[in-house]
Amino acid sequence: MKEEQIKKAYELAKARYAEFGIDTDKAIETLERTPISLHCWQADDVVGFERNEAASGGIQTTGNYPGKARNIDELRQDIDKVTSLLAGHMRLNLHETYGEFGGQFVDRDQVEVKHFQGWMEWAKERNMKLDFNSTSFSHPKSGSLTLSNPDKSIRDFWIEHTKRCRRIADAMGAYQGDPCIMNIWVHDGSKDYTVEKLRYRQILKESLDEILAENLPNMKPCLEAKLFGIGLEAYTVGSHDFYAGYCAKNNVIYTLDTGHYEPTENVSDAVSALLLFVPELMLHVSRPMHWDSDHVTLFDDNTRNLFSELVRADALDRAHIGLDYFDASINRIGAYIIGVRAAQKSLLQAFLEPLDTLRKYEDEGKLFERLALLEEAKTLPVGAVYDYFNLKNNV
Ligand code: RNT
Ligand code: ZN
Repeated sequence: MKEEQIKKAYELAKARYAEFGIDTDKAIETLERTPISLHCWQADDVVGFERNEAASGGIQTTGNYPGKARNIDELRQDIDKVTSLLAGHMRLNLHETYGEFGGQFVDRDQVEVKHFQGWMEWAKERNMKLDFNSTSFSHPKSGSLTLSNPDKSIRDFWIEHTKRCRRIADAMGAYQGDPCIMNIWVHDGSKDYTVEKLRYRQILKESLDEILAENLPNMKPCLEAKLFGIGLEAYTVGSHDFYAGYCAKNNVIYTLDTGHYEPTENVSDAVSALLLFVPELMLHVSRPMHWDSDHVTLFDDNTRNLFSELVRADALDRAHIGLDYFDASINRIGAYIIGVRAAQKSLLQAFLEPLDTLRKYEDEGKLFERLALLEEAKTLPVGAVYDYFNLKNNV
């Protein structure tokens, strides 16, 4: 489309939204300021630079489209390419297995800040902030239990790993002058019916208590719950209830991954419930297909409802937005672009919702009017506003 047409369409859209009392320029500014954390692992199918093996431990990538990043330089080139095609503000979310190990084998309980020094400098040159993740999958000691393992030697290995990751995240946060958000997800669970469910949850709780005891002011830990993992279908130690309880009690950020729910469950409903009891949310915006399949995020009801709930709760500043999917069957750069654009469009539509009027109708019991306006709002010209947002930012 020609620039002139995009501008013309924007002017019409702006006038249309103004009829509902909505300021599109302001919505665009808010979108420009809202960071989205790019998950480094879409570029190479969650392989990383530690042992060059396919991901295992509850998760799996499928597809063999050519062009997977094979080393740190290729991954960095991919991220540069991705950001060059996107408007708005991106962060980069690294897993521990993406360190710069310099051709050496560095085991998970040996990792240090120096393995991420290069990343910190690279990101700073681009004015990008880093987020971080401990990595307890894809390792000979992963098994089906890590932090909840009754075997002390295995448990201690993963506790040491996760403590070290927290210190790395803290160094990243100090270096970038902005807290590094560090996610902890462990796949711990079992394939079949488990009798001592309480026991493993008790151990996980104790491991987390130990890991989180150190005061590290430049990082924020968050804990990710899950429904089940591949090969771990019957029992997940870190279930939603487990982490909702843990995070509420210990004032820790809860990570809500949109793939980690029953297919018929309304994930967005968790937003307002959790926000009353946990300090902040980390969002892993994903797309489940029948199960936690980690398909590319789309502008669909799930994503739109998630961001609407966040905006309706006036909690944008209490959420960290990240993507989490890994599709190896299509162009991987394209997969990033589709996912980020989908998240941005969903955010934008949430910013453009005629919320004041909807609230008023609800308050006054005007339920037909509420439903009618919700329905009308779906087809207001959000696409024209999004095109203009990109044009304005030269992408
Ligand atoms: C797995 C979790 C987790 C991972 C990444 C790679 O189900 O969603 O967030 O996808 O850590
Ligand atoms: Zn996730």
